[in-house]
Amino acid sequence: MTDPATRSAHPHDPLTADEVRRAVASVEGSGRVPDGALFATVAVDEPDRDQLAAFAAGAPLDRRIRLVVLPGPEAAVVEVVVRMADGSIVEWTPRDDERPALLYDDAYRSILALKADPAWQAAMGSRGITDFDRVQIDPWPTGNFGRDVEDGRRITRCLSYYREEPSDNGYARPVEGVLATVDAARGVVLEVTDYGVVPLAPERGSYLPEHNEPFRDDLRTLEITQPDGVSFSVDGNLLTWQHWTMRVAMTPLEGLVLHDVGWEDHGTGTTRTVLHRAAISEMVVPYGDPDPMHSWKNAFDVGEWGLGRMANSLKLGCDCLGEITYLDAVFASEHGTPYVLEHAVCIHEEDYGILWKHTDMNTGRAEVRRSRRLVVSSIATVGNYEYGFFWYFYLDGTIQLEVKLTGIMSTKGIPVDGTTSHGTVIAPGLAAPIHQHLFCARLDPAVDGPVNEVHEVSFAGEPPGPDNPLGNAIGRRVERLGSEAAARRDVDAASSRHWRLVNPGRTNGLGQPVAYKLVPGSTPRLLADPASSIGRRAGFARHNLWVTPYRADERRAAGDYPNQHAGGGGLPEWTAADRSLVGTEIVVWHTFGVTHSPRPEDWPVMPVEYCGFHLVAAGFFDRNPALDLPPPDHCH
Ligand SMILES: [Cu+2]
Repeated sequence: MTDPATRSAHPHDPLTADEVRRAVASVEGSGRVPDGALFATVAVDEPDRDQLAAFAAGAPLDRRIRLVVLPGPEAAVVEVVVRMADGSIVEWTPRDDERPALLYDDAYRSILALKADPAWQAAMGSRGITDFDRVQIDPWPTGNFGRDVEDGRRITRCLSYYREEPSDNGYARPVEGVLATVDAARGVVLEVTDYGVVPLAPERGSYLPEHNEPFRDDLRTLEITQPDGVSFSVDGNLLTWQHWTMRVAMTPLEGLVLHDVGWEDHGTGTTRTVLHRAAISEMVVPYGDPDPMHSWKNAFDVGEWGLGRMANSLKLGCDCLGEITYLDAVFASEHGTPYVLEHAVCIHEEDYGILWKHTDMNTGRAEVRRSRRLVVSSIATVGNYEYGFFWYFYLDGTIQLEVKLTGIMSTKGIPVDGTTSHGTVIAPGLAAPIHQHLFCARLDPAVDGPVNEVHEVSFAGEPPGPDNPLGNAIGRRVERLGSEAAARRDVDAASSRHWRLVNPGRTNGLGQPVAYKLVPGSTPRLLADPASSIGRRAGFARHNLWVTPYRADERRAAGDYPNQHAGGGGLPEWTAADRSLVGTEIVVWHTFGVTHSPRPEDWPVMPVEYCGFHLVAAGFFDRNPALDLPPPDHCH
């Protein structure tokens, strides 16, 4: 790694503690916010494409920090941008009736207020619970259901769980029937509803090792060693490996962000761009149980929680195995104090089986090359769930995002020997509702240059006729998606539908426009009624593909402030204008995920479930770009 003091500054450099302090001091010293104002987020104000081009052309770095400030307990934020060169405030935009992601302070206040509330205490008492230290309270963002208590407030809805011992799995024993609404910013309980007593589930649901012995004793040591060192290098947040180059960042809400992903052409010494920027822009977890205790439950884990704020500090040998390089991340507390999340991002290489192989049947000679991938990953804990975000880069130009879903399901107490609709019984007296995890990746493509377009490709058998006498013909249908309305598309697995990100101004050596293709994987869409609250609020999840013209401020698929938002924001709102997608810089939004039908095997902690997508070179190169791989050393 290069010494930071000797490295030249770059617009995508990560946030520093000093920048947090200076930006916060500018806001606090402005006299425009009261003492005690909170800072929902402090992050680099990312330069747009024009500013990056100007920097590349030699313009000085004009570093700016963007803050979302909460002046008081109302539902109102101020967006502030501070210029680092002189500490001046260059943007000050009050946004009334908007809420940031749930604050730790608000969550903590919700818990304290509820534990002191007589109605909640009475509800616990009617279930035989008198030691309130044994109750775990989970505050949730509450959604938007047009209730009077929602207006003008930052509120949480709180679920209660019983822990006999502090180390118990709370989700094993939900205190079913008790639901509370709290003005989280003021610490005032607004409502406690008791839908009726359901006895606590009998089992403790422990996943801890001390409760799960005896262990298997036939696993032998598996070590990953790279005696010659790794094949990648890291300079600040600039990562290079094989032909790949990129900058890696963490933001408070999106978590892992990749900038300037490109492929170095070793022949010419130039770098061919592929992605200008890539991140998870939003995700939503709608629950599908109409029971009033659970029907309101949904979580926008980017805009209501924050995948960066919730990111884990990763542990060698546990989260990541082998020769690991970690990147730390700097965030700001809600009181404006910088802190370092150590080991926020894990970077390493993995063997990935074979990349290509052929045995010549005449000569018997076999040629095989090993596949290897570069892994850039982070893991966030959002309440009961864990989400791992794993970007993979391959030797043949393929990019993959794999999301790993694990952790503990959100549970529901039922009578022992009872049943449940819209869910699965996972243990005696315990059920888990059907739900979805729907992610929206924002991909800002730059395939061999900034101006790209999207072509939908699908296949169909052609009817027999004079030109197709055997009826075997397979036709390829290619349609350019020319406007935002035409580019709201859904998967169709039977026709192998996929989308090509094409640079219409550049051709490969065969005269074809250069392209990458977006290959969908597991791709459910939002199943809630379109007119429902969540149907309106998670509009981005109604389609698997959206394409918009590039706008730096259109960053998040459900809008900047989904917490308690009535809906309609983000992609549905922007694309209503049906802007042209031709001859311009574009952004591709891909919704994917899983519909989770809970299994008994997902309890008490879920084995990882996977989803994601691939970006595969499709005419970007003239031939297999991995012919230059040497044969394996130890091929006997
Ligand atoms: Cu799930």
